[in-house]
Amino acid sequence: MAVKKSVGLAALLIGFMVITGGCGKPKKETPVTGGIILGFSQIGAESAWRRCNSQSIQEAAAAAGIQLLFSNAEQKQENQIKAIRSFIAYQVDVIAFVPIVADGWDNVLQEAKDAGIPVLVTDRKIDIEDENLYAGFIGTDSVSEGRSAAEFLVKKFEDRLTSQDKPIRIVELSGTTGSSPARGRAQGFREIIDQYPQFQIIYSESGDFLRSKGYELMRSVLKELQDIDVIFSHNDGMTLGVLDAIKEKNINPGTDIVIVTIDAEQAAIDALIRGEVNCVIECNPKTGPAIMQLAQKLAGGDTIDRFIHVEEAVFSEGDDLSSIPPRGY
Ligand code: GZL
Ligand code: ZN
Repeated sequence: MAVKKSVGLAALLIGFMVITGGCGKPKKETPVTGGIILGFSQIGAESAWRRCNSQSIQEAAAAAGIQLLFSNAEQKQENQIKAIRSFIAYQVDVIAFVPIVADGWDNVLQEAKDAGIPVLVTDRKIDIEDENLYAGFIGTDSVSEGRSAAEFLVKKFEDRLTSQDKPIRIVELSGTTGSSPARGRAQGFREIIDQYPQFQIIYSESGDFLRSKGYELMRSVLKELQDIDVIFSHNDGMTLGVLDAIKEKNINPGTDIVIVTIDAEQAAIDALIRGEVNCVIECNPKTGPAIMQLAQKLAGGDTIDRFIHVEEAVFSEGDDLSSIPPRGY
């Protein structure tokens, strides 16, 4: 293990949020001795899901006695690359990050490899020439999330899928362009939908996972398009914006228009219980403890599984919704 400077000085130098000992509550700083140092590049705070993901990581690092250098890239890939370069300069034991988009990581991961620092990719996936430039991935399976959304619609509209009924018109609000969840959810959704000619995707635009963009896009969709049967939204944040826009017109979400959404933050479950959305697909943000276990294994020189997908549920209308525990995000 490289000789470590004191974390306090490094934090000053590289301007990162340093999380050491204690569980995130303000406590006397008890220097963590012997804990590994993990550099984590997070993409930002664009949704309740993301904020919960960050909290899970920070609390789990503190609980595991891991010294965490935590960087928020404010939605810019170049800030993530800068942060990873700083982690390399500081000679952290392990680097972990959420790649905001799938492409453009080859060079900086080659630099980490040359520095002998293992890299863990979390939450979103990367497309890279040499897969050996990172040790493994832990996160959710966006393609299966997209398939689950479509499978709900097949059940919901089954009586219209047999006859030559009029088409079922779908509006899709996708996530950040070039991100693996946006690509995966769109791919999984189409794998199923494309088997039924009655399903027609009449509109698909990126709302960047943001509530404000979901609202704007939905306002313009309601002006330009008629007879919308379904809205498939890649995350609950955008869906909340969609609901804001729909409620400005006298349209009843969940009945006049079927809505399927992904993340399963509390606000979406509450909308499901109110009947304003019809299906909520879970995307699990609470991967902090698992990330810390993997980081400790990597710091100890062990290898880890290539892809670790976390379990995710589907909550639909008609389920026993009273049994859903509080979501925590
Ligand atoms: C999905 C994650 C997405 C969430 C959004 O794994 O990357 O990013 O679905 C978040 O809420 O912004
Ligand atoms: Zn997911």
